[in-house]
Amino acid sequence: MNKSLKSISALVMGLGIGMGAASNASAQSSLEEVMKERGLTQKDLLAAAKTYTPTGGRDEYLAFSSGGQSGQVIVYGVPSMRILKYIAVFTPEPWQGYGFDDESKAVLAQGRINGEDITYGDTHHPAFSETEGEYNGRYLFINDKANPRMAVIDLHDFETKQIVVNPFMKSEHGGAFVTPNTEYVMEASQYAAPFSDDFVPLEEFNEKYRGAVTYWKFDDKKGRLDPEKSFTFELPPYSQDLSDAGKGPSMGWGFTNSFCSERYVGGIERGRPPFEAGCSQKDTDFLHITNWKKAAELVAAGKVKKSKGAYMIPMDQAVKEGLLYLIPEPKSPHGVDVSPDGTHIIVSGKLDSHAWVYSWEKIQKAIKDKNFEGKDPYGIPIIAMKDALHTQVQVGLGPLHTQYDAKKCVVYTSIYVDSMVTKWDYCEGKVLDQLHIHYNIGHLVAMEGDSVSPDGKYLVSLNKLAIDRFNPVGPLHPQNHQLIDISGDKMQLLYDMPLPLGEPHYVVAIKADKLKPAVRYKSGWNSRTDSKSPYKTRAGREKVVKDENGVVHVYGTVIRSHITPEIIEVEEGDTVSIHLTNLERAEDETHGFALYNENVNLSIEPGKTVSATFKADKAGVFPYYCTEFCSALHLEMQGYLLVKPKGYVAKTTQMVEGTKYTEADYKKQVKTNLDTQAVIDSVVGFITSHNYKDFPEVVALVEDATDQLGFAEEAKKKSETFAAKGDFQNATLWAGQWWQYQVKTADLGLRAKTFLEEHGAKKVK
Ligand code: CUK
Ligand code: CUA
Repeated sequence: MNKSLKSISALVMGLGIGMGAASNASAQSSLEEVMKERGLTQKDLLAAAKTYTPTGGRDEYLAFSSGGQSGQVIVYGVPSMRILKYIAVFTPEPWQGYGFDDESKAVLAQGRINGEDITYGDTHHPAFSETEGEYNGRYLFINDKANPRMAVIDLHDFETKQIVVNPFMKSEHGGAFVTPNTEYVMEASQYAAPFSDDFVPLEEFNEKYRGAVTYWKFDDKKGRLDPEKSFTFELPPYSQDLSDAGKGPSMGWGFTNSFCSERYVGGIERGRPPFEAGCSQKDTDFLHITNWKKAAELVAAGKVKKSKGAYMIPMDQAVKEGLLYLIPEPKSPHGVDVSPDGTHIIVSGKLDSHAWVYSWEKIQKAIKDKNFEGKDPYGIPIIAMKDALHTQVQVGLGPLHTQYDAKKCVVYTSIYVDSMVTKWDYCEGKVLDQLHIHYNIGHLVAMEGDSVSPDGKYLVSLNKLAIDRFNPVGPLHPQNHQLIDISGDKMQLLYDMPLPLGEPHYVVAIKADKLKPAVRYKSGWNSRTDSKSPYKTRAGREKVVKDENGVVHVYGTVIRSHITPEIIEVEEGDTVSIHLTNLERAEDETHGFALYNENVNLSIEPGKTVSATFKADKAGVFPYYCTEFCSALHLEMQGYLLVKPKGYVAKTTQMVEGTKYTEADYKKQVKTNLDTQAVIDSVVGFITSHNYKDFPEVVALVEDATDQLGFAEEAKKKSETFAAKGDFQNATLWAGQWWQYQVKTADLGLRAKTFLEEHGAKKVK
């Protein structure tokens, strides 16, 4: 075999394609043998068959999990439970370059509080954007409990676009929950605090500490929250907890529950009993009901004043306008979940064994009749529990959250203390089934289970403790997400998935085909602002310029397998801003950029332009390279930043290669290239003799291969020009570059050929 054919076949082997899978007859065993060997039962096999996804297979649902203390969002498939992505939100994340490139640093900077960088978040509740109560697959919102903030993730590229800081709260929990047309995203506070940033002694808790619920206005056209049009309800200093938005008949209203309506302020060190005792004395707490639709009208009519630059509705105004009511709810409640048809609201109390079902019809009647049992200390009317309750059902000890099934009236409630899921009927008020899980369950998620049309099918139980379920990995355990089949009358446990990244709280799951993510950006794209980057650079237009402020701007590009420029020269003390545009059009051809000693690390997806700005304050040599294994010559995708001492004068400008090339070397390389071209031609022949145009994946590969072949042609011309001048050094090197482009073409061609073979393409000629 000559050199080129050997290289191509090495390439083929390396890619693991084209040669046919080697058979391994001796290791084959029957199903019975495997079952015996691994101690599996028929039930295990059935569970495996329900979750196993063969190679190349896709999932029916995508689950978006909060990442807890990681400040991220975790995306996994259901039913395979394979993790697909971590979306960086409140925390820098190097793989995605998040918090390392200037563009994403600007997003994180939006989340600064009083000028402080906050580089983590405690994410709890993701929520999809909705149209008429159905998930529309366009955006995901997620809250940060620790530093009251809300983030917007665009599902077009699964990137975080915006972070807003709540101007009033110092802690939150009841977000993100969206109204049925994503008019607003709810965010409710948790631990009461003064709205001002001043010191206020705890002795003034009742008078000066406050809770709140903010309705963030969502601008659907821009895909961003609009703080200018958002408003907040002032609430009593009860510890507000979860929220949910009304729908159908309860459209226009929001529900937020609370614990510690005792308004206990703790103080072990002052000889007082701890918070946990003082916050659990009363048998009931308060469900808050807020009318956001009417509030929005008041805001639009200019009847709401601003405080700290944002609209704030004081309690007395809310009461006067009929926007705010309270209803007693069971001891230390946690979840509040509105039914898909909007007629009922289910609340569970952590220290009770009942789930309480409220009737919206009854609540509405009480409001209309002004039938209140009294007022709370802040003058808010209280609707008597008996006037609002539909039924209460004994579901188990420590019920937390509820999800809805596709079947009418059927719900699933997580039972924390009993480590159980209870399936029950909230219309009839009876328990249908119970399943023990391992161990303490927090939230649970049914497929599209909080939309107006839940799908049922699967339920995932989000367990707080994994204890003995997995191989031990030290004192800090992963969390355990358990997949449950809910298609039949009895729930069936299918699978345990360890989740080792923070403590997920809530998860939302969407039908996968509702998502239409892009495979590349428009050329020269700033993905964080979703607009063309001013630093977009085209092939051949790379340049280095010093601006009027003395900042050295490097306009560069990346494409298999080189970074342009390959040499960047600056002077000690210069501020350097490197802008890189990925010129690739091909799917999945991401390049990375890592630079020694400057904490620079970029991810540059096809089409994207990203920037890194730093001060080159030390003279020296700083290698940089691509961090993604993007092609056979990936390791050669490298360069040098040379930071010259002030006043440095070069002794010579001549570059000396380690190897000298002759005419014979040139001819040898050309021969290799011509042989390689023959291989490419045969692959092209195979592709064009088949109906490849019927396969969009192959059409994309062919386009990319055509690009690469075009580059090969340019390099070929350069080598021939130098050869004609007798400069065999440059002629040989350019012939080598010609060959590099051919190798990339062949790689793509072979990928296309394999795809056609595996997908039963037909011959057309
Ligand atoms: S919470 Cu953690 S189990 Cu933040 Cu919704 Cu209930
Ligand atoms: Cu680009 Cu490796």
